Amino acid sequence: MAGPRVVIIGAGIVGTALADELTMRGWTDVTVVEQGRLWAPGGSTSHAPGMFFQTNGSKTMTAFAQYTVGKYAGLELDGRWCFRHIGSIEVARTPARLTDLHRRHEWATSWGLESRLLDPGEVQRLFPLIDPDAILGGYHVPSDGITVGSRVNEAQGRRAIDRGARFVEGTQVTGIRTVRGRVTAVETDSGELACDLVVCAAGFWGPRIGSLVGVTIPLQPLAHTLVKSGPLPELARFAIDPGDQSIHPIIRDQDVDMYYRELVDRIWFGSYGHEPQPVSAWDIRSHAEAAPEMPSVLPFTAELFEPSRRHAGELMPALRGAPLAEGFNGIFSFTPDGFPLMGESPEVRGFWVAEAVWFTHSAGVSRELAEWLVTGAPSLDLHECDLNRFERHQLTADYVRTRGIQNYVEVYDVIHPLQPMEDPRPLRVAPFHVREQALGACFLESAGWERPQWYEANASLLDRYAADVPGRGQWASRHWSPIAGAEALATRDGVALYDITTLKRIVVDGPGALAFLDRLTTNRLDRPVGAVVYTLLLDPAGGIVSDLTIARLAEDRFQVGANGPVDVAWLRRHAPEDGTVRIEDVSAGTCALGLWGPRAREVIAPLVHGDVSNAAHPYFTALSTEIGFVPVTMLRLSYVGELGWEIYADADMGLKLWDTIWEAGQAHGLVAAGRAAFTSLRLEKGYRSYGADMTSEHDPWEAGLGFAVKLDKGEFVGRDALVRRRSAGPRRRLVPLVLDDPEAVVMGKEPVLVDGRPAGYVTSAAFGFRVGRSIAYAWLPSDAATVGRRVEVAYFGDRLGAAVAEEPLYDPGMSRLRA
Ligand code: FAD
Ligand code: THG
Repeated sequence: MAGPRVVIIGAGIVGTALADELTMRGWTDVTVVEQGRLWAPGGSTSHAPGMFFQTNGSKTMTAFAQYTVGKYAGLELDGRWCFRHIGSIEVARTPARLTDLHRRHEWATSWGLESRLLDPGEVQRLFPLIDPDAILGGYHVPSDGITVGSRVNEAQGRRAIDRGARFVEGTQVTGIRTVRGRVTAVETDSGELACDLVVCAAGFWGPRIGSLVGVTIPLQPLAHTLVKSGPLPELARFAIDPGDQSIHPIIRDQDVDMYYRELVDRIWFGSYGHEPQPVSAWDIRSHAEAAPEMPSVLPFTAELFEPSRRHAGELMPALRGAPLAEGFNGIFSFTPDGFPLMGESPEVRGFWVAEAVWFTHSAGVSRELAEWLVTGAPSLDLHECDLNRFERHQLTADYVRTRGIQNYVEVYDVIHPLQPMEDPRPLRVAPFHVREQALGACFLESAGWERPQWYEANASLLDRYAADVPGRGQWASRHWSPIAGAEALATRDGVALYDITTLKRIVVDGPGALAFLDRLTTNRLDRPVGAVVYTLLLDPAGGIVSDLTIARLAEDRFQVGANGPVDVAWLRRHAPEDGTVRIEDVSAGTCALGLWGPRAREVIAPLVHGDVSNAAHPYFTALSTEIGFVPVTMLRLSYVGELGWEIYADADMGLKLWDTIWEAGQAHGLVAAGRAAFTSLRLEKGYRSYGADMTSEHDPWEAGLGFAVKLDKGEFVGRDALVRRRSAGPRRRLVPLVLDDPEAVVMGKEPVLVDGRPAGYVTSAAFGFRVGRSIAYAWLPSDAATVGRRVEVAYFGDRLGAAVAEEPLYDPGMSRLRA
């Protein structure tokens, strides 16, 4: 019952919380190796001011924080509290921020976190030092609050020790031993520890630990300024008990990148609004060099902090000219996308990481990792946090540094869901890029690829379609153009060419390929060469890990259409080790076009050396052939719900492929169309998008994907759990809503109210131009997910009337696709 031998590197809050969570689950053979001294061993944990703001656009990040708050609030150390629910307020100085506070309130509502909006007077009543004339309003989360870092670290550490864990302090990890790609031991400056699993929880030193086994841990350490004021008479009058530390809420003033926390008669305040100070994990002083200071603390940079100090005085007049008692720059980690790093390295079995985790999320991350280790599946959706989510370019040192710095700068910015990163761009371009530029493509970015959102060259389509493209609100019209609506309609009426190069393509081949894929996915794959199958990857708990199309190109060769690098890692991790299966991500060296619309066959037939009639090449089949000079693989399927093909070629021939199709298409009115049209069309057709619509938190039936599950086909990963879940019946369902107001287009993540109460949330949304309705897919409890049921969607403070609709909204008889 002791479980495998686990070594955790680092006794910061993450390593310690993990030791607690693992021992709680009966894995007690746990050793935590820490180079510093317990329980303030010198990393970020030792000097964080311990402020918890739970609100986050990510459901998972909010859930991490909710669990962490709940857990720490239930802990004590020698009778002293570990968490105080003093609440938090985010203030707005600008109208844009005030609007965004509505969005944050709605995220919180979607994720089950209680919050409310305040006027300036209410803000001042809750935090008397704030000048109400300096702000336009606020956002209040009563359950937010504060911790004391070393105290809550020790509380969890002692519990873990009581259950059998060992904490070894003053001991540095110097190496990791592997045998045949698997971890066998951790080497330290005082000897070796044999083990089965290693978890790297080394904070911003993580990249150095990773390098010991050749694993890239993509995080950038940055120094962050925190100061403490001298005693303030304005606070002294509250006579705050030193044991309580604070009685008024923690504050964020995001328009100037600052935050505040009371400490008896002083204010601790920090800023992100200074020149970023990146540090290399290799340059941070060792413990010996730094002693008696902490290695993670750099000297205060007064001149960098001067503007923030001024801003502090604007918000809290008591801080105007107030003396600063102390200040320093503390180091912590930023990743390329702001999410933590969790999971097992695909290269080194048994090497796990829990890195770049905020204090706020520490226990939640640790619980999920513990569940993942112990049961094989975490209960939350972790696709945003997966260590394996990065494309190769995202692991380069320059990318990690550039994006890490950018995320530091943007940490409090109002970010639109479609807003692309600005730098580094362009990075990856499809071979069609020059043609797309010539057509006036407006590019957004996906996995590093430049991807057209719409084409200005199509403006003239509005002569025909303008009346079918309603206006939309301010927020929804960002990164959008009515041209996209016209492109969608031109696809339904004629034919359009889509650049779908961003789709992840994996070739799986070898004598074991069929058996391997069949054991891993839900649908029946033993079909004739040429068949294409839509199928699901499940985790052992029956949650959806991905949805795939699998084309059988030869007896032993399959092309897998997937959702991203996590899928590649999932396949590798499950592949047999005997060499009978080869897995190759071919995305970078190939390209892909979608040619869709009722006139697609007219365009393609004269070009193809082969028969593309419906009889010879039916729906959901593959054809390896040629288009002019270009060898291609064509799959007859369509995420936009029209007749047509996905067409794949090697990247070197991509431009020729585009030109060949483009020229032939002119006689048939072919247009190029972008991602905005694509998204609208897929929602009309009811096709789900992994990550937004469904995740590992959902089973296939709830998600409306039960048709891809063949329980009678024999064993596959997740099958046993599915059988159990099936008999329990679905608790919730993914359903389309149509909004009453055609000019209201929402963005995703908004709460859905049933009988006036929050009951679910929107996953993805778009206007459906052919059906003439604004569509929002949403999760709802089963009893509310009935056709015709009236609901409301909360959107920037409005309540939009909507009704549950029958799906799919477009072409339920499949006559367009099977034509
Ligand atoms: P760490 O605490 O850095 O722990 C890693 C441990 O690994 C260290 O103790 C280190 O000694 C050990 N280690 C590393 N290498 C080795 C090795 N080779 N051998 C043995 N041991 C090793 N977060 C919030 O949520 N709210 C806040 O208000 C907040 N404010 C912050 C303010 C400042 C100034 C700073 C710097 C950070 C703040 N953070 C805040 C971030 C938060 O402190 C960190 O995200 C969190 O503490 C990280 O915990 P950790 O366990 O991952 O890392
Ligand atoms: N193309 C290819 N692979 C992909 C996608 C794609 N893999 C990832 C993602 N997109 C998978 N998502 C879908 C969603 C729906 C369909 C295909 C891929 C689809 N479904 C049909 C339906 O539900 O009516 C067919 C189902 C069936 O016959 O089993 O076409 O875009 N290559």
